[in-house]
Amino acid sequence: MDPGLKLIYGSILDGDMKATPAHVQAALDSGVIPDLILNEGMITAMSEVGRLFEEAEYFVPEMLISARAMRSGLAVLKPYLIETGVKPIGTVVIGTVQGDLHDIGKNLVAMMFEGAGFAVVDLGVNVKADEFIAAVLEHIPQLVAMSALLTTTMPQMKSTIEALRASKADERIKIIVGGAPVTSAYAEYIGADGYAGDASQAATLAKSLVA
Ligand code: B1M
Repeated sequence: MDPGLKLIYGSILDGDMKATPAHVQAALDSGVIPDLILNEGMITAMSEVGRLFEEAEYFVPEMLISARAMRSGLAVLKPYLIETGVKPIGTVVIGTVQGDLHDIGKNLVAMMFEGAGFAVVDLGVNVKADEFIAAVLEHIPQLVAMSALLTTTMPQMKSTIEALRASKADERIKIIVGGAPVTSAYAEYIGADGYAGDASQAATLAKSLVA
């Protein structure tokens, strides 16, 4: 691994909120491409955090401080991931479903949507079906995007889709889902219009659905 990426990886594992953004900036300054910083330096570090949690070497507090370090690094990377500033090609309402507090992946997806030219209404985490419906009625988006990171919160996607379909929301609205435990088969089973495995695939899918 590139030495700059190694430093980023290590500072996220250590949960170092000061060093992580500094290392990300240094890697950018030395010409490392943002995609590599994100995928090899940062996302790999979060996967390792998950592995350490499974092995009971890390506990919730360690996961939390690593997540904070990741977010501080993403703040530096964000302008490099989002390049457009032109007229929005559509509006997306996005959120992490009820009961789920994981937002790093959802934030990345939101960033990629912005980069792809969408106006993004981010409802945050632990979003109830009613809140999705209220946002859809207020913002009239073309797309609703839901994220879930827990096997226990995946069913919230199904109930939210059912509630949205039963509401006064425009039936032409497309709904897409994603998150580590979600699969394309599950997306199909719950009646979503699409599934994406990562943030950049989510942006490509979103563009194809509004085209
Ligand atoms: Co938690 N957590 N966590 N956690 N956490 C996982 C998800 C877990 C896999 C860890 C493990 O056991 N290995 C496990 C879930 C197991 C399961 O359900 N089968 C787990 C658990 C158990 C828990 C708690 C229950 C722990 C506890 O309290 N005992 C608890 C639940 C809290 C809750 O939500 N109610 C909990 C809490 C937390 C923290 C709060 C401490 C923290 C989150 C902080 C935050 O997000 N602000 C946290 C973290 C950091 C993780 C891990 C380590 C990292 C998640 C992450 O940010 N990954 C995670 C382990 C892992 O993922 N390996 C874990 C990086 C991120 C870029 O990836 O979010 O997958 P990801 O997003 C990807 C794709 O999934 C996709 O795009 C992104 C990449 O480009 N994607 C989409 C995401 N959303 C999408 C939507 C789309 C399309 C693509 O379309 C709309």
